[in-house]
Amino acid sequence: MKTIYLGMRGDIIHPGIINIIREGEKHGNVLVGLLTDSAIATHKRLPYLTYEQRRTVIENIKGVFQVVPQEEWSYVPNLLKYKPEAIIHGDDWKSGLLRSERDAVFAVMKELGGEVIEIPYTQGVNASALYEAMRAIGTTPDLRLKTLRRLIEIKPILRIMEVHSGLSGLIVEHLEIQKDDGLHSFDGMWSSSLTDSTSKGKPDIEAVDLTTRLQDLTNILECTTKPIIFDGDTGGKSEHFVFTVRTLERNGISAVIIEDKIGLKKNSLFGTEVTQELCPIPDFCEKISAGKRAQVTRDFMIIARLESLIAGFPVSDALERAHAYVAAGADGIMIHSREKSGKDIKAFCETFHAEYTHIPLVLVPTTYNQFTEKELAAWGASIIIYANHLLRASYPAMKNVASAILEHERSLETEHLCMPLKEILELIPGGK
Ligand code: SPV
Ligand code: MG
Repeated sequence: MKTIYLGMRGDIIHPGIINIIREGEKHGNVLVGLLTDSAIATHKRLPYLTYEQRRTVIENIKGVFQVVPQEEWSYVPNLLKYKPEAIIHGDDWKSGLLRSERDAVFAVMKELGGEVIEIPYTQGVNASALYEAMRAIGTTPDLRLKTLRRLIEIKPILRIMEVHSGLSGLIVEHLEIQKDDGLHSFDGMWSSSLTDSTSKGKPDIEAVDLTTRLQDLTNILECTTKPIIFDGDTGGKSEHFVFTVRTLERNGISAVIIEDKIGLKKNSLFGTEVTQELCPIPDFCEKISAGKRAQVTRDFMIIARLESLIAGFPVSDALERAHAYVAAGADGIMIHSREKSGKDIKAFCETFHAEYTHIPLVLVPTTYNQFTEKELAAWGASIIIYANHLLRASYPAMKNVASAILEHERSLETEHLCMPLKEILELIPGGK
C-alpha cells in the first residue's frame, strides 16, 4: 500500500476533513501529519483542543491509518522524513498564504519521485470560517484563563498590548499582519492601571478602585477572547489581595502582576524626584503566598514585579528579591526600569534566566524601546508588554481633529482623519 500524507490542524472536524480522508484512502494508507500547537501558533490562532485531544479524535476517524506530529508549519520536513508516495491537499492553496508552501511541496515530491494530489476544496465550510464563527460566539472564563499558560509553553515570546476600552480591545483581538515568518498578531492584553486611570482623567495613584477597574474590564471581556494580564498595582494588603485574586479568576483573567512598592504608589515611569519605598522582602513574599493559597484554578498566575531599578537600587537587589519571590510561589517575574540604555535590564535578565529558565520573565520596554522582541527574547524574556501605546496614540489623534474643527469652524477638513462610519458598522456588528 502507498502512503498518502495529509497535514492538518484537526481542531474542528467538518465535512471537508472527512472528504479529504475519503479521497486519500482511495490512493493508499492515510498518514496524518497533525500540526503541533507551536507549529500552528506561528501562523494561526491557538487551537481549542490540545495536541493530545486532537490526536485522540483524528486517530479514531475511519480511514486514518496513522497520526504523526508535524512540528513545523511547513509540510516539507515531514515529507522528507516519512517519504510518502503522495501528499493530498485541497486546491485552495493555489492562491493566498499557502501558495509558496505549495511550490515547496511540489519541489520536494518531485525529488522523492512522489505525487501531489489536489482535490477541489469543500466550499462553504472550512476551519478558518468556523474559527471566526466561534470567535464571534465568544469564550468562557475558564478557556480564556488557561490560554496564557498554553501560549507561554509553546511560543518563544508573547506580545501583549495595552487595552483600556472595548474598542482598543477589538483592535488587539483582530489585528493581524502577514510577515515572511508567519502571521503576526497580539497574544493577549494588558489591563494597565496607567491607561485605565488616564482614560478617566485621573492620576495613576490607585485612585481608581478595583470595582471600577473591573467594570471597564467587563466591556473588554465582552468583545474579546484573548488572555488578559491584569495590572494589580501593589495588590493592596494581603487580606485584600486574596479577594482580588479570586475575583480576577472568576472573570477569566489569566494573571495578575503586583509590584513591590509601599506608600503612595506613583507610576514608575514618572519623576526621579519621588523616591519610592520598597516593600520589605518578607512582607511581599507573604502577599504572594497568600495569593497563591487563595487561587482556585491551577492555571492562574501571580507575577511579581520588581521595582528595585526604578527606586535606584542595584541589579543585585532585584536579583535577591526575585529569588525570594520565586521561592514564595511567584509564577513569573516582571522587572521594570526607566533606563534608556537597557543595560540594567539586560544584566538582570541574563543572570536571572540562566538560573530560572522555566520562570517566565516579563519586560515592559517603554523607555528602552529600541530593542526588538527578538533581542529581548535573547536576553531571556518571554513576555513583552506594550503598556500604554494605544491610549497614548488616541490622545493626539483626537486632539488633532478637535483643533481642526476649531480652526475651520466645520468638520469637512477632518473627515479623512476619522474612521468612516461604515467601518464602525463593520467592526461592531449588530448596529445596522
Ligand atoms: C501600567 O501600565 O500601569 C504599568 C506599567 O504599571 S508602567 O506604567 O510602565 O509602570
Ligand atoms: Mg500600573
